[in-house]
Amino acid sequence: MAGATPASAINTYNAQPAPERHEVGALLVVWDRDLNPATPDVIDWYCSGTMIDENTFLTAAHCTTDWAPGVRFFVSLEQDVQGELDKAKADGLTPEQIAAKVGVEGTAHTSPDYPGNSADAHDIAVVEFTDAQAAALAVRWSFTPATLPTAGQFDAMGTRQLDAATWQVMGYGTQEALNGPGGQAHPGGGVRMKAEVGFDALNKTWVRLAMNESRGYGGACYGDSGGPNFVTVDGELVLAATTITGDGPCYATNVSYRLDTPSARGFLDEFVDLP
Ligand SMILES: [Ca+2]
Ligand SMILES: [Ca+2]
Repeated sequence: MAGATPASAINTYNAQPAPERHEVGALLVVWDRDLNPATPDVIDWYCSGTMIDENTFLTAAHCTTDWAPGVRFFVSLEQDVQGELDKAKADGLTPEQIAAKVGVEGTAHTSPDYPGNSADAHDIAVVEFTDAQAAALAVRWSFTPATLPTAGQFDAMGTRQLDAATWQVMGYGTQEALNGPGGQAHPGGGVRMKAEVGFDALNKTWVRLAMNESRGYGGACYGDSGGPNFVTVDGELVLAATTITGDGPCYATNVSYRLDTPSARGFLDEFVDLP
């Protein structure tokens, strides 16, 4: 009932704010907690994502499923989404009013094949905007949609070239686990951050990325789910994969869903013009 379990935030080490990445946003969810959907009770950000054209926000399927009936989805491309939410809450607005003030509403489309299996989780979804909603988004935030990969681009590049390339993860997630008197906590979140990560391995539908602090890498954590993993190819950022999961305390690994595969492209084809 608590909604989706956000998988993997950008942790503190080797991470920086990313105010320039206007195409990367936060998924806001308004949902009902007391079985009376006429009065939505909760508004918060839960996941990250990326604009992949003027009216399509790419995120993860586990971010858009398992919510209470009547759930509504909004997207904010603000740098400090938590700050905007805190301001709106202090003004005494209702959850729906807060969501409309901080974000723009869209309609979620989740992969019909989700959840798949370990070879292909189909953990992919979009929030689609009508012309009027897309116009509202464009008025509030100026952004250039991310560039998607071509079909099989990463198989064609091969692991040596992928290993030599620069990889970056971005999102609004929380920090790595801090050990405290009450157990582990994941502080922070709600602000757009970025960190370099290292290439580990390419699987059929996954890219595995290393978040090794001593090698200068950062990484993803809770609330970064659905957010982008960019690889630099010929000087251009290509949206290679979306953050799905990693290790529990967010110290070591970011497991991301490839966007150059037949299954990812088969889902996205309905919503964007694929390269
Ligand atoms: Ca309610
Ligand atoms: Ca579209």
